[in-house]
Amino acid sequence: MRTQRPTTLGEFLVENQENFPYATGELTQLLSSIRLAAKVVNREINKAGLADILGLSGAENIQGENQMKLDVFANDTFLRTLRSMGEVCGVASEELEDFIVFDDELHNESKYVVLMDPLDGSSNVDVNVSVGTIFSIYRRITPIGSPVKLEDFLQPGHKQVAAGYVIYGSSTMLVFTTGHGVHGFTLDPSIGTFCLSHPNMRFPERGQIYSINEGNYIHFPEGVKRYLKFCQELDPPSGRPYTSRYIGSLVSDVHRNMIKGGIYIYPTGTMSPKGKLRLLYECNPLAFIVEQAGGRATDGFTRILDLQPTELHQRVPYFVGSTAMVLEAESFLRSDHNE
Ligand code: AHM
Ligand code: MG
Repeated sequence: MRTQRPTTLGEFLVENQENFPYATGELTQLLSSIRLAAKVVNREINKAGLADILGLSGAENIQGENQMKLDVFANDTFLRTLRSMGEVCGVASEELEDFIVFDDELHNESKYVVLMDPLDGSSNVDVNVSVGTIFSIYRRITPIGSPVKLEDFLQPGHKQVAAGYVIYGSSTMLVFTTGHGVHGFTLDPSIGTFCLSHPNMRFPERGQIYSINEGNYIHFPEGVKRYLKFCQELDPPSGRPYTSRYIGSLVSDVHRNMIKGGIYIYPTGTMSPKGKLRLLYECNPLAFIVEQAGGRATDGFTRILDLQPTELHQRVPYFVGSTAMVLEAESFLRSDHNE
């Protein structure tokens, strides 16, 4: 019996180029650069457990040089790879205070800006738990040929032309959308190639999982507290009590919920009045993916992709996941609001 060879990410990008907005090949090239950087970061993350015995990340190596922390390494790797190609005119990163302008003739001619969280949940690396890279791609709004400006980065999420994440988990996956569904590719480490493993990913309409850091419970708004009690109530026909699953690594929590059905919440709280997660680097790209997969992402009241950003590192509360569950959570917040 002949088994079919899986489609590689490279083949998929070429075959689907006409589905990409403004298909000129540049976006394909940009996604290829991200794929390459992801493999380099993946290799380093895989070695993280050897840090103490080999002197990696944060420690001094044998030559007395200070080795980079993995989040800094990931940031540098993505930046370097994106700069080495001509498709990107600027990058904003959760790791950097300000955006970076690739200010030369070649890059000023290019159309795209990238916003990224190069290694989200990086504290999990120390304990061998999944982490992720999140990226978001927009067309610039300032004229081609000039250096990019802040306004190119402060676009609402519905203007994204592509977004994706890499999950460095028990296997490494790259999941992305260009507005034509969500597709997941798993890295085959034996050949170093991402292969199409999850075509057309879809959020189940509802699920049984709720993901939230309940350690912050007493600081949550009343509506969130009441929603959590609702999740824990006994109601077998509806599947409640739901199961609580919280990795503390946004990409992994959202990825699991997309496959199994569930809701992830990072609300406001007395300790984080605006929430913790960043609109531009975390919430918008994942919201684009989640909506493309049939799910829902809001700040509890407003669609995330409709929020007009006002600053690069803006934080927002985040309610994301299976549509029916997010709507349910929102109804608790609304009644809280109306009281
Ligand atoms: P980071 O960007 O500093 O890594 O923070 C984002 C992470 C998310 O991956 C995760 O969902 C959340 O912080 C966990 O926060 P907490 O420890 O407060 O529950
Ligand atoms: Mg982060």
